[in-house]
This record gives sequence, C-alpha cells and structure tokens, in this order.
Amino acid sequence: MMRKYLVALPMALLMVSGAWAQGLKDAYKDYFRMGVALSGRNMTPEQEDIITREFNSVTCENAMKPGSLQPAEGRWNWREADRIANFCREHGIKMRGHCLVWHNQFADWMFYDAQGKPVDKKLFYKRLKKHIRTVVKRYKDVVYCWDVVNEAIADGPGDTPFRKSKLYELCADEFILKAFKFARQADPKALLFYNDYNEVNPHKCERICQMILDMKKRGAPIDGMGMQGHYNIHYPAMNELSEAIEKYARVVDHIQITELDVRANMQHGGDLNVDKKGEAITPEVKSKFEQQYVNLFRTLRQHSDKIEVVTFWNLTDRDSWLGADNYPLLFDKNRQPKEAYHKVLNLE
Ligand code: 9MR
Repeated sequence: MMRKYLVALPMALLMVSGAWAQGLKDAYKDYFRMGVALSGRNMTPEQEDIITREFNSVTCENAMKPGSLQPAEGRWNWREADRIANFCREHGIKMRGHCLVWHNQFADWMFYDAQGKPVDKKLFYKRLKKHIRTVVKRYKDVVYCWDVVNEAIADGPGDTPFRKSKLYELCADEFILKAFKFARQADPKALLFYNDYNEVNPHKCERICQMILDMKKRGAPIDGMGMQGHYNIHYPAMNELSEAIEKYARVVDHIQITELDVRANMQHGGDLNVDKKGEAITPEVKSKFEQQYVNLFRTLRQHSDKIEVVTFWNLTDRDSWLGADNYPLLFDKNRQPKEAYHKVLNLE
C-alpha cells in the first residue's frame, strides 16, 4: 500500500506541475492547439495512439478536397473523409476543413458542360455553391473552420497579384468573394480562412493582406489567415515570421499555422515539383533542423495570443508529401519521435 503511494505521489506532482506532459497537445495547452494532417493510411491502431496522445486538431491531407470528394458531377466519394471525421468524432477532436476551392485537385468538371464546352460563370457558381453547401453541411458537427480558398495569390512579380488559374480566367477574383459567401451560408458558425504558402515573404504577405482587405470591403466573410508554414532548416528568419504574423493580425481576427514542415534542404513553399531527395542528414544538418524547430516554436509561443493552432503537414516522415529523405517532421520514417520532438516538447 505504502509503496503504491510512494510511486503515485511524485507522479501526481509532476503531472500537476506540467513537467510530465503526455504529448505535444498537453505541453502546449497554454499556447495553442497542436494539429496534424492525416490520410486514410494513418487510421491504424498504432498510429491512432500517436494521434490521440499528441494532437487535438486534425486536417484531412487530401480527402476533403473537391477533386477527392466530387470527382464528377453528383459522384460523391465520402469514404476516406468520413473515416477520418468519424475517428475525430469518436475521440472528440475538432477538425480544420481543407479545402473548398483550390486550383489544384479541383473538381475541374465544374468548368465544362456535357459536350466539353466551357460553362459560363453563372453555371460554375451554381455548381460551386452546391458543392460547398453539401460538404460543409455534412461535416458541420466536427469541422469548426474551413480553408475556403487556397493559394489564389501569385508568387512572382507579375502585373496581377492573382494566380492565373482556370478559376481566375473564368471569374477573375470574384470566385474568392463567392466562395466565402457560399461557405458562410452553409455554416454560419464555421470560421472561414484564406490559406497560402510563402506567406512569410514580405511581398506575398503584402499581396495577401491587400486581397483580404479588398475582399472584406466587398462583403467576403473572411475570418482568418492560414499560414501554411512549409519551411526549411534555413528559412524563414524568425523576425520575418514575427512580422508576417503581426501583419496578418492587422487584417484578420484568427491566425493558424496550417501545414508546418521543415525541409532539410534549401527549398520551401507549396510547390509540387519538390525534390524528394534531401541533403544527407549529417549531424550538422540534424542540429540545424532541431534548432529551426526550437526557434519556430519559441517564436510561435511568443505570438500565442494570435496563433490558435499549429498543424503539422503529416504525422511522420514516412507519410510526408516531401518524402522521408527530406526529414521534415518530428516523427521519423519509423514513426519514432526525433530529438527535435523532445526539444519542442520540453521547450523552456
Ligand atoms: O500533401 C498533399 C499531397 O499528398 C498532394 O499530392 C498534393 C496535391 O497537390 O497536395 C498536398 O497538400 C498541399 C495542400 O493541400 C495545400 N498546400 C500545399 C500542400 C503540399 O503540396
């Protein structure tokens, strides 16, 4: 009996003092929520244990994108998204919805009629509205915010700040306004985000802020900015990250880091033609990687009055869209926590 207390008492003291955090979500409970992007492949008992121990926010990596959910008009493919949503419902985990409009993995059929001819704006908006309404309503009990429009701003110099996508060709920037309005009508309670990469770059940050201000003036219900956070071991500089957070905070009420990873090479951003061969993970690269994660979380914690959630883009290096050689996450390809995980967990 006595022995039991001798063990239990110090444990209880450690837990009360917070020194023995169970996982990232507990270690960061006073700062922001910790999230992870998942696919159906992650739904195994071993991985579900990691997810429920470490995270309290979930995003579907691909399963809720228009191209996955409605690949052809009226052909709905709910399986993977439902599976992840049901797991979240079961464990009381809230979800970020990703995403309603994106030039990539989009439901391109919306642009064409049955003869393959381009449709006009009116029919396009009708289809988009129906898509948004159907998806948002289905998950409204578990999804508390949506990335309504993803990556509509261009990176390069160019004469227009907007990405020249099919969406832009047909509707100019009006599709952004419409998408936010449709989403608000579908679920007046959900927080609505604009989400983009290279968001720390001062030039792009400026473009995004201008767009948000202009859209709001035109009546778009934009609540938040999703800073994707595809970084690397050299980038961004922490003062630039802080400045970007401050700038976004001037134009929206909610900021979230939505797709965090740290590549062990010079690339960053959301480009698809990424080099999946990383640099060799030498002790020097490893220590830079750890330092970058420490710097990032230190900086994000300093802004915890503005940052609501930090979501990692994938669970382990094995799942990462960047490939395991890029060494981007806190869990390695064998699903083991890296030294960087412990540094982030025990950050002082
Ligand atoms: O991680 C996603 C990958 O599996 C898909 O093949 C890819 C398709 O373009 O999209 C990836 O996720 C992207 C996210 O939805 C939006 N921001 C950039 C992400 C990485 O490309």
